[in-house]
Amino acid sequence: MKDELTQDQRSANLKGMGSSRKRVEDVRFTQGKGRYVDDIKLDGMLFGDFVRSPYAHARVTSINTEAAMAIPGVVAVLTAKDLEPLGLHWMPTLAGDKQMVLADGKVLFQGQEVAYVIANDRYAAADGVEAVEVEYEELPVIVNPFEALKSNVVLREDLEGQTEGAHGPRKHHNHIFTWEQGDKEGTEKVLEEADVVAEEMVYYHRTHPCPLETCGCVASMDKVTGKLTLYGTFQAPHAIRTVVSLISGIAEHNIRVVSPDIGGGFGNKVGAYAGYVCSVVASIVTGKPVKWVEDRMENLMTTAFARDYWMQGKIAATKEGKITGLWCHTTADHGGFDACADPTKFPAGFMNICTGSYDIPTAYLAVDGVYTNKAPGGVSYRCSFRVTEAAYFIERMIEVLAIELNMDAAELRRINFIKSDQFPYQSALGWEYDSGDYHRAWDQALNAVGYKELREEQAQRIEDFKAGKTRKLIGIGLTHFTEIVGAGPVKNCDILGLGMFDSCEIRIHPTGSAIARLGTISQGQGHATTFAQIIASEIGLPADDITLEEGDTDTAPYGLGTYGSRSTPVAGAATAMAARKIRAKAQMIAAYLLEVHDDDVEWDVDRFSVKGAPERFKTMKEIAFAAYNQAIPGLEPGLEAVSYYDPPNMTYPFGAYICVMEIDVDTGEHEIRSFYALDDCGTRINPMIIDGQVHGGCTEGYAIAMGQEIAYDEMGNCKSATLMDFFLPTAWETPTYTTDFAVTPSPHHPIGAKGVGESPNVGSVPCFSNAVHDAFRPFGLVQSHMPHDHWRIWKIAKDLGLHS
Ligand code: MCN
Ligand code: CUM
Repeated sequence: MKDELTQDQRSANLKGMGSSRKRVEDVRFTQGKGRYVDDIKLDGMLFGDFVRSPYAHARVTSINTEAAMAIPGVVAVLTAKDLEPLGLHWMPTLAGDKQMVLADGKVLFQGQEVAYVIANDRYAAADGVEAVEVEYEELPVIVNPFEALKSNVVLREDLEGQTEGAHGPRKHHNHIFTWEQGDKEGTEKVLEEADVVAEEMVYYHRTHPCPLETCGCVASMDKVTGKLTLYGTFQAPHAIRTVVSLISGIAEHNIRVVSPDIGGGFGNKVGAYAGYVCSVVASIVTGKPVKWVEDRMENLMTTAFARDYWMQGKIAATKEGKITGLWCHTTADHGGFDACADPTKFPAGFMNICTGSYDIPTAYLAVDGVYTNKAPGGVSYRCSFRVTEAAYFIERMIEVLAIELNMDAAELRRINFIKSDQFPYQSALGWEYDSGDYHRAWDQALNAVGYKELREEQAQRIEDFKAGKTRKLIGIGLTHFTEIVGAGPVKNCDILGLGMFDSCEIRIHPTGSAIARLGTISQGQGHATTFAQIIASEIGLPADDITLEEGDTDTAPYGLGTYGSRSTPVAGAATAMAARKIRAKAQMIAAYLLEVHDDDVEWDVDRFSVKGAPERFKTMKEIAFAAYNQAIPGLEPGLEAVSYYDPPNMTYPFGAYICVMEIDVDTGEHEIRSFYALDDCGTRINPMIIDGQVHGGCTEGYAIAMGQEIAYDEMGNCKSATLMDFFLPTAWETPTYTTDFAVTPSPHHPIGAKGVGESPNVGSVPCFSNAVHDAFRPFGLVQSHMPHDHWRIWKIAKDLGLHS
């Protein structure tokens, strides 16, 4: 049989890896046909709503539900007293702490859940919430972690007298843990002996992922079958199923967890919230489905925040600029409960990647977790488990050191980069970086933006400014970041004891199309598009003929979900491995059909052909049909495979970002003149989707660096709980990005891919911030805290005496 198409044409028809295949999910999203949690409507469904604390710290002296119960439509009101007999008035957090589901005697942050009203409709539930009478006795409020460690006020009375926490000794009643990595004495010695030491406090403020869709769920207990179905905005549906089983005692096979379409997660939907527990209890009690969906204020005030890290740093170097040591002490504000989502052994996430892209021989990191009267959560918002904080820290410290050395910050970076021949590279704080070529990426970036000319322009501008010819300064923001994504391996990464592998199951249908199911869940990342591309390239069926399914625990293989940019590094690897199992069986079938030995056929894009006789072949489509319909001696019928993949290491994507910013000294306003983002995420599956991820992540980074903040007053009132106060960029503010790439494949990943979802947030925040600092560097600015909103930039200029 002769084929009309060339190899390249056949390959292009697959729309496999490397193709900018259009997102298949957008057919539904752009027509308003997405199915989100709030679109789920079940017969007889009730609605839940929370009574929340107006105080940040108070004793709850009484709760009277009588008036609420009298409101037509209100079915029940749950308080901690009702949950206590079930052992559900507190729940375990992902960080080994526990958290009140409903206020048990006191409240620890503004907006904390106090009572749960269940009603026939949303409006009756809201009226019920208004009618619940709660008496509070105010207690002293602590919103600053440094004060918390000195205060006599005991925030967590339930832990009083406990000197051991989930992560070792506690030094004070408001202290959670100390986490230490690296060589303390060695680093102190290096600091003492160094030519130059730069020291700075780098604060990464509290912010919030603010997905457009808030968190919610529908719990439906079928009392006849004994089966609980829980629909919800879950980034880790299988983990939720196991945890629900463990804390409720319902057998795991009787629980089905479904994540329908998710309208953005960004880490906000990893943890477990009181709303989930209360809805499940309410459905069990009433025998009816119960829906709970947050409003915007509830989402911003009470669900997983991000950052809030005070990072004290010291960096040592020779006169020539070779870094000799790095020291960091971080005070981490975790709010009222430690509900950070980290792998169990990493209470400060992967903050120990804070040596960044640099070959730093000696380093020491200590992190102290602290309770305050703020909302719990943490480690969310495109962060890769505190890598954003680590990258911000090191990229600020490099700039501070460059000032101290009076050196160009691009050159200082170049001198200290890990060299390409040093990979795999063992970092001083314990990681093995898999691969990278930082020098090449850096040169590519500097050339692309015309770095030398930009510095000349900047120098001219400073002269003009000093001569009174202009009131605008230019800032050139530089960043070279190294990410760490793809948790596992299982041996050192688990969440609540659940090992962090991931999975893929592929079934080929007789006519040569397929369905694949994964343990991950897309929240906008386009998995249905990209994972089909991996399969297409691996087994030679068109991506368009492969359906992808995620998020239903009754059908998907067990996996740990989507966060920490782990889907491609882990589930993507499982996908390739499952596909390869299928190809291995297909090879045997092809050999049988072609009447040759297994070793005498070879793979060619979408077929096996006889070695040396390419005109004799069987396409994957033909093989699939034979797998089901032809008796093949020694082989079972069917063509399907599953892979559970435990990665040997994480992957280390990296990038070089450069921002050029104009700053008006008199108004504090800024304009992003250009933003260049070079990302290296190893083998690229879908360049268009990667671009989309970079645009989105950079826009979030822009928001964080330039204005977004979860702010509290001294009474613990959250001052930024609406989108009037919390900066979310619209198309108007969003800068234009130039994206670029390099490809350094991961040596241990089956297709060489690394994650990319969080990279642009990790890289862009220091880049924007460094641009602001760089503009004022000639006038003596060393460090100023984010967010760099107009007022704060204006204040920098004023404090430097730049206003007449
Ligand atoms: N990709 C690719 N080639 C690579 C790496 C990735 O084509 N070498 C593609 C992937 O196949 C996938 C997308 O890029 O379609 C992101 O992949 P990956 O980096 O593996 O990240 P995850 O799929 O695990 O997504 C998680 C990551 C995180 S942790 C946050 S937070 C975040 C982010 O993704 N949340 C998002 N991007 C988001 N994008 C949207 N639209 N919505 C969110 O909630
Ligand atoms: Cu850290 S935000 Mo993402 O891991 O879902």
